[in-house]
Parts: sequence; structure tokens; C-alpha cells
Amino acid sequence: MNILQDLEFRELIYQVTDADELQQRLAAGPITLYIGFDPTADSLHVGHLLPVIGLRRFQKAGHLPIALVGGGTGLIGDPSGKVSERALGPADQIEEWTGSIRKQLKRYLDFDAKTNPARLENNYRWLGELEVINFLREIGKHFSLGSMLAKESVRSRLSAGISYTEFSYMILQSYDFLKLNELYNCELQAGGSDQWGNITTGIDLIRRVTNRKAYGLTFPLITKSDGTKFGKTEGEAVWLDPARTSPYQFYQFWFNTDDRDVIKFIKFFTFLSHAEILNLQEEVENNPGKRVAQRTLAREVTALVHDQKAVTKSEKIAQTLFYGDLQSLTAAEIEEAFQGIPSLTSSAKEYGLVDLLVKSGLSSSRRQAREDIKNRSIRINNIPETNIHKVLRLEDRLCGKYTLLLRGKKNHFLVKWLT
Ligand code: 383
Repeated sequence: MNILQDLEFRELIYQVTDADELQQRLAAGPITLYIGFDPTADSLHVGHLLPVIGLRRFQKAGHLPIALVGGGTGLIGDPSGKVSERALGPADQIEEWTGSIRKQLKRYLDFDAKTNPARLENNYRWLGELEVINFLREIGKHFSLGSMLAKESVRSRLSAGISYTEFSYMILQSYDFLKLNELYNCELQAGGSDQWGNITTGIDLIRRVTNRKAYGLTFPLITKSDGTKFGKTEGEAVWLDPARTSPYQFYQFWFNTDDRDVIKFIKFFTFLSHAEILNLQEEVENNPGKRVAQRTLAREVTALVHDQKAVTKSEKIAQTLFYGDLQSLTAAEIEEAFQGIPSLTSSAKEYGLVDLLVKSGLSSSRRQAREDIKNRSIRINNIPETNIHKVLRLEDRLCGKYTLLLRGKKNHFLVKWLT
């Protein structure tokens, strides 16, 4: 099976330029392709994962991937998919973020492959040395204002406002494609569907300047069947950097996938074979309660982004949090499990439970807190507490430092004790 058939089975192709010709070109031999990532933070997030994995799929199929970090374009800001102008970040910060993103991208590609090694590039290398007069004469001349204004990324922003800076972004990305075409004979640019406009202007530029043919391919926007946005838990992005999103939370993010989405995500984010995926599909239909597909998804993606140890640890934490004895977790595991959950740091030695329930927001009032306790919906370190006069003391701490409060099944709150 070739790469296009694989991508098709996985429903990963949203748009392609010249489908038939690209098909033939891919059949004719290895192609060099690239995807760009702008350093808009010090880490990639799960919204970047589909294209990152896409590069890896192409490499596994024998093609030559280039991961491009936008050290130059990151200084400008892509208007694609953005409803308003972005503030320019300081140049030294963008440089630092470029370094972090480079490090992250390395993990997914093989730079020592004999016949088809991957490459990592930074477009600051050529964009940084452009001079305005040359740029306007050599490159700008190939762009018609009419077609630039007609691009979705610009058209949708004309009334709300777009600066000349962001307006020019597509020219820089197009120039990158031209450069990579010259340097490495890069013939294909891929990206999310938001990148279609930038990709097609690059193809046009290559044709005008070199009279050569180049191709574009976009991946679909990831949607969830419950209508909420993919890639967030409780409003926060799910990051690839373990310091921002702990491996346990990362694992949970995937494990919590809805039955209606899980097969789609397995197709998108794993390298499981088509047969394995079809088996899991049957499993979801016949035994949805067992969440075998969700567990597989969480294991595969956590092992890819983190490692096998992170999978084992995440499963231990989950098992203990939901069913087990919290006393068996280490302080580091507790910190990891509860990274990002609401917490407060207390310098008191003791704390009344009712006070704490109100202070933490778990209960809306003192009256409600007492009701919740009486109803047995409050647990301290997973143990139900029914005494409304309960005061939290030393013996209620895990590792001498933490107390976990729960209201119902899903509302966690962590108290960190200082003394
Ligand atoms: C810069 C220079 C190029 C080619 C591409 C770029 C970056 C591109 C962009 N991409 C997004 C980003 O950086 O803004 N202009 O956050 C995202 N990508 C990929 C994918 C995606 C896009 O990095 O759809 C999600 O991850 O294309 O939003 O020469």
C-alpha cells in the first residue's frame, strides 16, 4: 500500500492539488516534502501532532521529510485562521522558542536514515538576510494584489483589520517553498487545512520562477462529535512538553476520547495497521464499556510523544486515583497526577472541612458543603467523610504534604500544606 492509500484509509486528506499527478509522482519514487511550524510558544501542542505524525508517515513510506521551524515567519505572524492581528513578540523570545520547537520536532523523525534522512530547517536562515529592494523586485513582482486579497486569510480580516506585516506573510511562506525547492528539490508542502492558501501561493511562485511543478496537501481540521474544540482540557491546551502537560494528563486526555471519535483518532494519531484498527472498531461497537480502543489510543500516543515508562506510570496513577489506595503514590506521582487541577497552598496546620469546601469552590456555600458531606459526596484522599465537623489534620496528609478533596466523581481539589 502506498502513502496516499494509507492517508486515504485514515481519512487524512482534506485537499490536494492535482491528485492524479501527485499519485503518479509518488509512485515514481521518493519525494521531498515539508511542513512548517511557527514558534508561537515554547512548545508544540496536540493541534500540531497530526502534521508532525504526517511527516513521520511519509518518512516511514520512504519519502524525505523536512520539518521547518519558522524562526523568520514567527517574527511576522500568520493571519491564517486568526480573527485579529497578533501582537509581535520580542525577537529574542522567538529565537529561544525556535530552539525549543526544534528539539521537540527531532523526536519524530529519523535524521540518520540511510536513503531518506529527515531534515530540520529554520527559515530565518534565508528570510533573515532578505533586503527590501531585492525582495520587492525579485519576489513581490510575482504576486498579484487581486489574488492576495482574495485569499481567505486576508479577505476575512479586511474589515476587522490586518496590517501590511501580516498581509505579507503568505509571500514569505511561498518564498520558503521556493527556497526548499531549490535547495533540496522539495516538491510537496503539507499542512493543516488553514494552510491551503499559503501552500497554493507557494506552488504558483515556484511555477513562475522555475517553471517547475510542485504539489500541496492538507490534513482535515480535527472535530469532535460533542462539538467542543479538539485539543483542550478545561480550557487549557494540551502541550507536548511534559513540564506543561504532565504525561499522566496527556494520557488521560486521549483516554477520555468519546466512543464516537475514538476510531477516527486512532486512524489519525497512531501507526496501527488497518487490520488492527478494524478490529478495534468492532470492539467499540460490541464492548464500548471496556474502552479498549481508548486505552490503545492513549498508550500509543503517550508512548510516541513521551515514552513507554510514561505509559506505565500514567496507568499506575490512574488505577490508584480511581480505585486504589492513594497512600501508595509517591509525592512526585501526586504532583504529576494533579498538575493543573485546582489547588491551594495552606500555611495553616489544620483546616475545617466545611471552610475548605467553600474556599476551594467544590461547594457553593457552607450550607451546601454540609449537605454534600451528609450526602456522602465528599471524599478525603478517596475515603468518604460524613462528619460535618471534620477538621483536616496531619493524619489526612499524603506524603505529609498533600490532601486530595473530591466532590462526586469528577471534582478534584488539592491542598498543598506548607507546614
Ligand atoms: C511557516 C513557514 C513555512 C511553512 C509553514 C509555516 C507555519 C504556518 C503556520 N502553521 C501553524 C503553526 O505554526 O502558521 N504558517 O502553528 C500550524 N502548523 C501545523 C499545521 C497546522 C497549522 O504548524 O494546521 C497545525 O500544525 O499546518 O495551524 O514555510
